[in-house]
Amino acid sequence: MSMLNFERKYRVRGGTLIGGDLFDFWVGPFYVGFFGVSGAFFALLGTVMLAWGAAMGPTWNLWQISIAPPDLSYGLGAAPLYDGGLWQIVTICALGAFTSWMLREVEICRKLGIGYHVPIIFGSAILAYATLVVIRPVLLGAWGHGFPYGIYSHLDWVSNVGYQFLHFHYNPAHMVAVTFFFTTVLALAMHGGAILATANPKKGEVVKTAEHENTFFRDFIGYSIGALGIHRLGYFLALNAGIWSAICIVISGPFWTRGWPEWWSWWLNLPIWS
Ligand code: UQ2
Repeated sequence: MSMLNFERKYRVRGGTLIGGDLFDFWVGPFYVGFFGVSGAFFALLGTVMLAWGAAMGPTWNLWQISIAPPDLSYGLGAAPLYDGGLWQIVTICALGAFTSWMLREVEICRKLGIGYHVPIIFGSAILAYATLVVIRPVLLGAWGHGFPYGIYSHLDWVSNVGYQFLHFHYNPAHMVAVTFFFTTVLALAMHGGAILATANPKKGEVVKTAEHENTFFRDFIGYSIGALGIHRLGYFLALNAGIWSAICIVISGPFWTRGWPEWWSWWLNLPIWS
C-alpha cells in the first residue's frame, strides 16, 4: 500500500495507552496498536461463536439464524453453552471488540494531537448497545432480557418488547431519541449535499468554496450555521440520538412497568382541568 506524501508527517510514533512501542505499527493503511490486536481477537472469536451456534442448527437460512440469550430462569448466572452460553460469550466478544475499536481511536487521536470527539461519540453507540444487553438485563435480574443475535429474531424481540408496553411510541424518551435520529439524518443529508455540490463542479468549472455554501443556505432558508457549526450540530444530534436511545430502553421495565400510553395520564391529571 503506497503512502500519500503527507502521511509521512502524520504517521507518528507514540501516543499508545498500552504496550509502549510493541504494537505501535501499521498494516498497510491501518494502525494496529494493542487495541488493534485485541479488537481482531474479539471480533474473530465472536464471529466463530456465532458460526458455531448457527452450525448447531436448526437452520442455515441467513434470515432465520439466531443465537438466543439464556432463559430467564438462569437469572444473572452463566448458562450452558447451547442454552444461552454462546450468547453470553458473543456479548463479551462484541463489547470487547467495540471497546477495543474505541480505544484504538483514542490512541490515534493522541498520535495526531486532536481531541477525543470521535471515540467519545462512538462511545455513545457502545452505550446504547451495552444498555440493551448488559445494563438493562442486570437491572431486571436476568440475561434473558437481552436481545437475540439474529436478523429476524432481533426484530421480533423489538416488536415483542414494544407491545409489552402496549405502544412503545408513547415512551417520551423514545420520542426524543427518534427525533434526534431523524434530525441527524436531515443534517447529514444537508451537509453531504452541500459538500458534494461544492466539491464536484460541472466539467470545466472550478471547485467552489465555503462562501458558496453559506450563500446557498442564506438564500434558501435565511440562515447558515457555518462549516464548523454544521459539524458541531451533527456531533450534538448524533450523541443525543445514542444517549436517548439508551435512556428510553433502560427506563422500560426497571423504572416503568405499565403501558407507555398510561404514562401520559400525568397530563390528564393536572389540577388545571378540574
Ligand atoms: C451550513 C453550512 C454547511 C452545511 C450545512 C449548513 C456553510 C458546509 C448543511 C446548513 C445547516 C443549517 C442551516 C442547520 C440546520 C439545522 C438542523 C437542526 C438540521 O450552514 O455552512 O457547511 O453543510
